[in-house]
Amino acid sequence: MESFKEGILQVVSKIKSSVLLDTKELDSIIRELQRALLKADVEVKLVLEISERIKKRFLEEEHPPGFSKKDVLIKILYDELVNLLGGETTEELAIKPIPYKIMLVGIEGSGKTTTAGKIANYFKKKGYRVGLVAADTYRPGAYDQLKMLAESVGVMFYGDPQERDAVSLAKKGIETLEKAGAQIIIIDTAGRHKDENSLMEEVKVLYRELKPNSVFLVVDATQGSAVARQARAFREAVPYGYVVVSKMDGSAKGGGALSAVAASNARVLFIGVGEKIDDLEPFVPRKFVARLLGMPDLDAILQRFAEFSKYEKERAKAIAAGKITLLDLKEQLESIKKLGPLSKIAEMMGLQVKVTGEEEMSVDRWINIMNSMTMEELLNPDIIDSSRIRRIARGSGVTPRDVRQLLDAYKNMKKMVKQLSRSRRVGLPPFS
Ligand SMILES: Nc1nc2c(ncn2[C@@H]2O[C@H](COP(=O)(O)OP(=O)(O)O)[C@@H](O)[C@H]2O)c(=O)[nH]1
Ligand SMILES: [Mg+2]
Repeated sequence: MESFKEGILQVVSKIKSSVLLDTKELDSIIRELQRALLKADVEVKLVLEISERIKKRFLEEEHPPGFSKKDVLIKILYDELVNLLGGETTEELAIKPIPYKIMLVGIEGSGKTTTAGKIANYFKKKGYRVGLVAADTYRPGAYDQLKMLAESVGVMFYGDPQERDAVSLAKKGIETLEKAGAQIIIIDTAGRHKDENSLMEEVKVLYRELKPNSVFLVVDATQGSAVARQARAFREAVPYGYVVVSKMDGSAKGGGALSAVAASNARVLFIGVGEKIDDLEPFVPRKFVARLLGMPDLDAILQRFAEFSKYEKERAKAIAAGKITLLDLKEQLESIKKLGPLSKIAEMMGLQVKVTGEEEMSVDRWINIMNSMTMEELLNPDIIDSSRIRRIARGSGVTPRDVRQLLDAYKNMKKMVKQLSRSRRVGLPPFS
C-alpha cells in the first residue's frame, strides 16, 4: 500500500527531474499529484481545485527574479498543500478557565478512548494536573480500558461500571476530579448506541449538561474522505471546535481525512500516529507538509521567498512614497541593455550623440556593481556606508571609487527627479 508521503515524494521527484518545466511537463506533474491525492482518498472536487490553482498560479503569477522554475513550482505546491490540509494555523489551544473540560466525541472505533489517554499524557507532560472521566456507559470494557490508561499515564481517573446514565456519571466525575485539584478534565464518551439518533441525542444532552470548554471530534484516518460525513453529523449535535485524526500511521488515506476536515472548516488539533501513549502529535499543516515533501532544502527556498516578499512590500512602500531606489536604476539600466549597446540605441533613435566605449562600459559596470548589493541596499541606498562600499567593490571586482561614483550618480538622479516634480507642481494650473 502506497502511503500519502510516497505519493507526494513521486511528485517532488518529478519536479526535480523536469528539464524545461513547460506546460507539457507541468501537466504531467499535475497528473502525478492528482494520482497521489486520489489514492489518499482526497475528494475529487478538492483534487480538481488544487490542480487548477497550482497550474494557474504557476502559469500566471510573475516568477520572482533569482528563483528557478522548479523553486517556484515547489513553493506553489507547498502553499497549496498547506491550504488543502488546513492552512496557516499556529495558535495553540488555550487552557482557560481552570478546570478546563474537554469532551471527546466520535463513532465507536474512531480512537476516542486511546486519544483520551494520549491527550492526558500530553497535558501531564506540560505540567497540568489531569483527570479522566469514563463516560462511555455502553461499551463493555470501556471503563477498564480508560482506567488502565489513566494508571499507566499517572493521572486521576473517575468511573463507575455500575452507572448506566452517562450524564449523571460525567457530572459526578467532573465534580470529584475538580475537588481533587484537576486542572484539565477529559471526558471519554460512547460512540455507539442503539442507533445514530440516540447517540447524537446523548452527545447533545452531555454537551448541554456538562458545558465543556472544548469538544474534540475524533475521527479515524483510515476512513479517508468518509470522515466528512461524520464531521457533518456531529456538527449538528455539538459545536466541536477541534478534530483529532487518529491512526495516521500507516494509513494511505490520511490525506483524505485531513483535507475533508479542513474542507468542513474544522481545525485538526492533533494526529494519532500509533497505538502507544506517546503517539500523538500537535498538527501544524505547515510542518506536516514540509515533512511530506521530504526536501532538505525546502526551508532555504521558503526562507528566500519570505525575504523576497518582505522586500516586495518595502518596494511597494518606496514606490507609493515616490522614492526612487537603486533597484529602479538597476532595472532601468537592465532594460536599456536589453535593447542593445548604447551606441546602437542612439543610432536607432537618430540621436547625434556619440557614445564612447567608456560610457558603454559604465552601464555594464554599474549593473555589475548593483548585482553585488543586497536587496536591502538596493532599496535603502542610504545605508551603504564605507564598509559596505568596500564589500560591494570586492564583490564586483571594482574599486571603492567606482562604487562611490555610482552612488553619486544615483543621488544626482534623485535630486533631478525631485526638482522636476517640484517645478511641475509649481507649474500646475490653479484649481478653478
Ligand atoms: N495504529 C493506530 N491505532 C490506533 C490509534 N488510535 C487508536 N488506535 C486503535 O484503534 C482501536 C480503537 O480505539 P479506541 O480508543 O478503543 O476507540 P473508541 O471506540 O473510539 O474509544 C484500538 O485498537 C486502538 O489501539 C492510532 O493513532 N494508531
Ligand atoms: Mg472508547
